[in-house]
This record gives sequence, C-alpha cells and structure tokens, in this order.
Amino acid sequence: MGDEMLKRKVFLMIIAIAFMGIPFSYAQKDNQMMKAQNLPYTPVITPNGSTMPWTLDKDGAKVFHLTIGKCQHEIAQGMVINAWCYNGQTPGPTIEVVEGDLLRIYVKNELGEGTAVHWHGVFLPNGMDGVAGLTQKAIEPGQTFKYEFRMKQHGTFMYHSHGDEMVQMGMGTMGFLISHPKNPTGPKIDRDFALFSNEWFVEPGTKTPNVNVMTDFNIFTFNSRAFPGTAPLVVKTGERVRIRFGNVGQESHPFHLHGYNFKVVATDGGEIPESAQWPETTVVVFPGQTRDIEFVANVPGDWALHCHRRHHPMNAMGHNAANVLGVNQDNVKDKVRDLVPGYMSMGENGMDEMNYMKMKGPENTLPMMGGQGQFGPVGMGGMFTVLMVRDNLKDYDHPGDYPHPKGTVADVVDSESEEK
Ligand SMILES: [Cu+2]
Repeated sequence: MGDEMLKRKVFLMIIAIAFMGIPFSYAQKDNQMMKAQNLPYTPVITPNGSTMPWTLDKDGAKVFHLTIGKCQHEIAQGMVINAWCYNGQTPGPTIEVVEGDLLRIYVKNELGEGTAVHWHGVFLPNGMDGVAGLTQKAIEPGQTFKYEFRMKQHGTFMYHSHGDEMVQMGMGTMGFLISHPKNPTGPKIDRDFALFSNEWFVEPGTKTPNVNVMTDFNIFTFNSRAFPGTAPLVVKTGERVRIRFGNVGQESHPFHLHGYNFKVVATDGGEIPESAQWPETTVVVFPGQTRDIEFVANVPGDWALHCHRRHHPMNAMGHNAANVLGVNQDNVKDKVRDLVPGYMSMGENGMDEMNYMKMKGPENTLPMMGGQGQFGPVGMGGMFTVLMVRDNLKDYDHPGDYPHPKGTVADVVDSESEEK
C-alpha cells in the first residue's frame, strides 16, 4: 500500500467515525406555549416544526402573521440549504384553529417576486382563495395583504404559495392549517402529529435546491428534515394517536408504519364515515392531498415510519452510483478515485457497506444512509422517522433506546441449535 493510499484510508476512517456519531434523532419538545393555554383540543405536534402563535382581535378574530421570505434551513446535521420559508422556517408554522373561528391572516412578502397564499381545502369566499392573478392581485415584494374568512370545516388543510408555484413551493413554502371540530365526536386523541412530505434536488456540494428538476430528486423529507435529522414521534403505551400527512410536492408517497395497522379517518375533503374505513399499514398521499390516520399505540417499541418507495428513505448519494452488484471490486474504487475524486460505487454485496463506511461526498450533502440505532447503523435516510412507544413515560422527550424484554430480539444462532 503506497503512502498516498494509506493516507486516503486513514482520512476515510476519520470521516466514517465522524458520521457514525450522529444521533438518529433530536429530542423534540412539544410546543409548551400552546399547551399552557388550556386549549379545548389536543394541540397538534409538528415534529421539527412549530405552531404559529396568534392573538385575538376585539371582534373575536384570531390574528396570524405570515411572512414569506428566504431562510437557511438545515435538512439534517451536515446539510444546510437556501430555502424559501414562511416565518423563517419550512414547512411554515402550523396554523391551528377551531371550526367556527374567524381567521385574519396578514401575509407579508419579503421575496423578490410576487406571491399569494392559497388555503388548500378550505371553503371560503372566492376572493380569499389566494390564486395570484385569478382571485386577487399578487402580493408584490414589500407588500402585506390581509386574508379573512370564517373556518366552516374541521380537518387537516394546508397553505402554500400560489404564485410561481414551481419555484416557491419547490423551495419550501408550505404549511399545515388544522381546524379542530367545534363539537368533537369519537374517541379522544392523545397524541396528534403532523408530517409534511417534500422532495428536493440539491446538487451535492451546493446549497440551493434546483427546482427545475421534475423527477430525479435526491433529498426526501418529513417536515423538511431527512433522517437522521427527523424527530421521533413519542407516545405512551395505550394512547390513541393521529398522524396527519400533507403533500404539495411532485411525488406521491406510500407511508408505511411498522408494528400496527391503522385506519384512514379523514382527507382534506372531510371525515371518512366509519363504515367506509378499512385497516391499512400503508397510506398513499398524492400531491395535493392530506390523509389522517388513527390507531391505538398498544405495543411498545421503536417502530419505523417511512415512505415505502425504495429511494425515498435514502439520502443524496445512492442515485447515480455505478451498478457493480456482484462484481469483485478489490482496489478498483481507489484507482478510480485517483482519476475521479469523490467517486462512489455500490459495493460488491450491496449498498450496506456504505452504511458502515460513511463516505463523505462533497461538502454540504448527507451520507446516503445514516443514524445509529442501539444495534448498529440504521440503513436508512430521507423520509424515515421512528414512532417510539413506551410504558410509563414521564414526559415526551426522547426516551432513549427501547429496552427489549429478554428473549424478544432476533439474534444469531449456531447451526447446531437450528437443528434441534
Ligand atoms: Cu416517497
């Protein structure tokens, strides 16, 4: 082994150790402010996000302030992008109201081009629908517009740019608008989560998403975060859980939950009658849809929740790799890397070796798979998070590794014990 090659190997080992240390989730505190207000509903948790504060006007209207502008956004540790945001974040803060509320929403435009905000799924006067040119003048840079309407429905709705949509939504301008029922029926929800999907193309080594890309995305996110940057959904055993999915992206996503079945109880068009619900383990959410799922979390553990398209729970680097599955590559990669710096390939036996050898690509990109579980590296990235169900939780902070009962974890056996 020549000196140069040795140096390279040592360098790669250092990088590998650096990446192995990334915890696969950040502890996420619930929105304490909203909790403290003794609200007549279970507040929605937007993992990695927040709920928008509001004030009451004299006439009883709930007043919200939304500013569209540019921001720096961290997709996961090691990757920050130039995004377009509402109130400095993507997705924008979740707007949470009760059916019957009068909403007064001021929208300020700090972009360099016109915009408008559409309230997706909401029944409102046509002139409040937020389609630039069609139902209102565009909100020009520097201007503030007022939207006002009474929320007649309950359910999961969305807000998003409706001016230069391809660019503005592609850069991150979207958020949830959630309306709780005035007269709730059905079982009480204990934990209510909201996850917005999105997909991006960010050329490795750059910071600005390429919104011209139509199909070949390389970053897939829940609430604009990619695993291992996604906060877990923490639940006490026995609690009734709702997860609201929203999508205004370019792709459909079949979201799959391990360990449970659930029912799809509502769409952005309204509640689904119980007689029309059926058990599922995967729900497809197309662009322009929301889906609410519900289940009782009665089995403790760390249960994966992820998009089931094979490339979507992955980060940037898997997509353009040469296909050398089954090819003996001893020494080949290093030789190619001498010619093509940063060359990546699939391993002879699959991609998993990348999981252990966390090769760093150019600056500001993510390893294809990441995160560290209690049994080793988790071979996942992108649209992947964890439903953490635990007995006897004191709070909803990250509860740490699941303590598996003795004898309940799959493990290696020797061939003799297999024959017994
Ligand atoms: Cu997907």
